Amino acid sequence: MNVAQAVGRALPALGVDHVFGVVGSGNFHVTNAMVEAGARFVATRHEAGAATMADAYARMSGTVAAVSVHQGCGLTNAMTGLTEAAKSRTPLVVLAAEVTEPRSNFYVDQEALARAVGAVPMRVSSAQTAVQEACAAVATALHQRRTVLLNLPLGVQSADIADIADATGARLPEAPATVVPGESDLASLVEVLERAERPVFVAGRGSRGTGCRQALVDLAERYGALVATSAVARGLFHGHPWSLDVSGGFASPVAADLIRGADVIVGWGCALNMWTMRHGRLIAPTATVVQVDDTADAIGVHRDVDLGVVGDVRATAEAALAAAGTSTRVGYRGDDVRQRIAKGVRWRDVPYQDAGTGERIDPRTLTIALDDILPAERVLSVDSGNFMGYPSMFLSVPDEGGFCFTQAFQSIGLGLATAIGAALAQPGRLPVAALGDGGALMSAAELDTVRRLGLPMVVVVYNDDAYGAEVHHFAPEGHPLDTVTFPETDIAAVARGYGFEGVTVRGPDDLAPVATWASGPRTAPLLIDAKVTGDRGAWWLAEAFKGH
Ligand SMILES: Cc1ncc(C[n+]2csc(CCOP(=O)(O)OP(=O)(O)O)c2C)c(N)n1
Ligand SMILES: [Mg+2]
Repeated sequence: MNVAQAVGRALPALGVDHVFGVVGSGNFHVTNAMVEAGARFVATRHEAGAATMADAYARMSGTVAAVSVHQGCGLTNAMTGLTEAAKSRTPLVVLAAEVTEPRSNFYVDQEALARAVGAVPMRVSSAQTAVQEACAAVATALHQRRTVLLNLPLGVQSADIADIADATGARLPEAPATVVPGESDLASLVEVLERAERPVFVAGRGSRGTGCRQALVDLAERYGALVATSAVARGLFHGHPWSLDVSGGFASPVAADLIRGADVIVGWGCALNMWTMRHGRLIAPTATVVQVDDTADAIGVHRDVDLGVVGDVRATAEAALAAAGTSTRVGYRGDDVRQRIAKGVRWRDVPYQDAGTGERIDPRTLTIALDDILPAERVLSVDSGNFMGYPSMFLSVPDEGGFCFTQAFQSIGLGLATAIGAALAQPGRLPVAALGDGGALMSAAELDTVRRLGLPMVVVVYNDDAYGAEVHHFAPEGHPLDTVTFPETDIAAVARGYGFEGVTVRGPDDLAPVATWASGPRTAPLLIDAKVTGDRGAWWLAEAFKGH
């Protein structure tokens, strides 16, 4: 057995059971060895797709995933998705073949590439240390929530390893202990909550773990707090009567108003960044702001906080409840607030003037209709662009495993691959990919992967024949827009070429085939080319522009 085979065998033994990639000569053996050892390999049509599918799979399954790429160009193709994963602290191991000879066509400084985007460069350096190094890569990914680039130099890959047991017996080191809050931090948190009259909890990425929802719901109940999430944690409080859904630019007017009315805001595993807090505009000047995070370095990075509590979300919420005693406070949960939430916290309940033209459908009308047609058990992934607020906020999701939001790098073109990775992690749910025409055409190669994998996916393209976000950015100042507008593309026809059912939608009546498809048996994936109105920027985009 050689090093490539040993590393490939070791990874599934360490719990890496999904690997996404494009296979070339340099990663052929390691990938095959993983498959022989029981991992599922997902062939993608572009390495960008592989990186983002692995990212989404890891986020939605709560495990570590692998990406497998050819030396040099295979890795550079994956870089945007890897940057998104690294910024999001997704546990990923990227297996990259590596040439170390600068005269090779494939040579590039792979270590520097990893560093440049916040990933951790590691290397398999010898036959003696290979399995240990693979273990260290997985442990770093999983226990430190990092995206790790494990470089596999070609010369080392082919070196012989004598002891097969070494690879199959690979074991991870113990996971680090849960971070329990210190006594004085905890006492301060309880003191703030005891004084709170209108508390709001905002749960972020760090609240997506096991048991966090219940711990937060129980503590919120004790103090009469309203509950909201950042965009990445959307769905966490789905169905909760005091949920405000998402805090931030996406928030509905009622939700934004209630958050602005809070006298205490606690961010739970949430950075309370410019998006989640609308550049601070969602925080009343007199409000006390608390941030709970299991990493001390994360406290106060995005904004000043009055109190930082270093602790795991669940452990901190449970400890605060234990310290708080038992009597329940009304807090922010008065009858007037109950009524406001019931009446209009959901965007789809906010009255609007339909702007459809007959030739083009209003994106709100489109999305509300889809919310009614598509089964509620869904996993939604959204690309970037002006359109993105509509699917993000008008489509309900059943829980935090029903929404996958790869927007830490604000790249367009990641949405389709996100939907594929999320679909594989949540096979019982209907995968929904919501894309702009720009993002859809940037990533169209992975339509092939959807069809090949037999995923019952619905892809909704909000097609305004433009880079709408740029149009709405620059149009008000009278700039020429030829660089950001396009002639019509028949994206439904493109999808049919990939083996999809394709539907063109210009008005609500055109959605009948979508209802037929949704009612089964869904033998092919469906792409909806929705020709949407594009004369105005979306509400959240206007909010975002205010901040710049
Ligand atoms: C990789 C990348 N390139 C360029 C941009 C700048 N950009 C932001 S939104 C956008 C337009 C997206 O167009 P589309 O997908 O059609 O969505 P729309 O804004 O029209 O709703 C562009 C080009 C980006 N964010 N990411
Ligand atoms: Mg567009």
